[in-house]
Amino acid sequence: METEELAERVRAGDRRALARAITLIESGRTDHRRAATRLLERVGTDRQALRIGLSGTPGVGKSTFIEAFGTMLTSRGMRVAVLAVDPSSARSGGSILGDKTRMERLAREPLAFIRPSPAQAELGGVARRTRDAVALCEAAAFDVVMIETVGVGQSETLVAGMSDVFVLLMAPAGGDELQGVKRGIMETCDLILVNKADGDLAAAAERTRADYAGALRLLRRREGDPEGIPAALTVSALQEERLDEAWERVRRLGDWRREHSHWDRRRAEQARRWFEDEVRQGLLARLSADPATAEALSRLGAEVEAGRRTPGAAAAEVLDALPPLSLDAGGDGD
Ligand SMILES: Nc1nc2c(ncn2[C@@H]2O[C@H](COP(=O)(O)OP(=O)(O)OP(=O)(O)O)[C@@H](O)[C@H]2O)c(=O)[nH]1
Ligand SMILES: [Mg+2]
Repeated sequence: METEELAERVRAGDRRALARAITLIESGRTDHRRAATRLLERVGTDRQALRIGLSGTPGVGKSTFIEAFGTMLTSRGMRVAVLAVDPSSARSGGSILGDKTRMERLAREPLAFIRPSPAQAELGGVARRTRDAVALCEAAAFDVVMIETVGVGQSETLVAGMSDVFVLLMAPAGGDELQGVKRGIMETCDLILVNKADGDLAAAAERTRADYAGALRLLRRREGDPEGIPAALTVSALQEERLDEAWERVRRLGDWRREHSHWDRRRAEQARRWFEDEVRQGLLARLSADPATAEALSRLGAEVEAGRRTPGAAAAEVLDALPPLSLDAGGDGD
């Protein structure tokens, strides 16, 4: 199918075309990358969805939550896309496929679209492809795009860096520990949802919520936050309780940021970081594609590891060997 036709069908909201377009952007083939870049330009950036980043440690209830929360939104006529960023996909080829079985109800919804994490790619690549997939879902006129990741390491920061509202899903704490949530993530999250607030866990969940609310109050108020954000709530994904309250908080925060122009600024900053990431990764890919440079990189890397060269000096040797760039600073093309 021609790129133009595929772009048209994506903009028409055709889910099969969207799946095909995402497969194209996930492909590592050079010709596919070119077609993907053309496609992303053709679908345009005029449409916006509410991008909700969702992170939480394994077993906290992310999939159950997305299933219940997503189905609530589609039952209100909203189009919901779910994308997963699974760091393990780089090592093990992905586990979120198994997860799709946990979202069976949502997967059957005509207003929903679920896409597991791209497999066999380093995390940076997963992130790039997920950003492109978010852009395609927006072009396909989805109202909400949920980006799910397992709360470990880098992937959380990556997902926070591509969402309008970032949500942390937590489990009721056994003791009074605050589950060692990294300060950095606490500072980027907008909403902490303590899940499994049902049955025997309800009291523990409320205590955990109060602990987090206290910890969040200690954080310095961020520019771009209305009163009461970040906040901590209890929910039960399994019993589908207080999901509408969680949605109200997310929706109102999105609206508030739009009205106070934090939305555009946040997206502009994210797009710039995205651009710098693309350049960084593209440069590294180009360097490794050139046999002489690839040889130098591995030789110097080994010398650095062996302590015979400093990282700075070794890097300088590679960079000094590069031919001068011919980017036209004026940008007038002549
Ligand atoms: N009691 C209770 N159990 C829940 C709730 N939400 C999820 N669970 C249970 O917790 C377990 C893990 O749920 P998942 O939704 O698979 O968790 P996850 O975070 O997606 O897990 P990974 O994909 O492995 O990272 C399952 O047995 C769920 O039934 C809840 O609100 N209350
Ligand atoms: Mg899951």
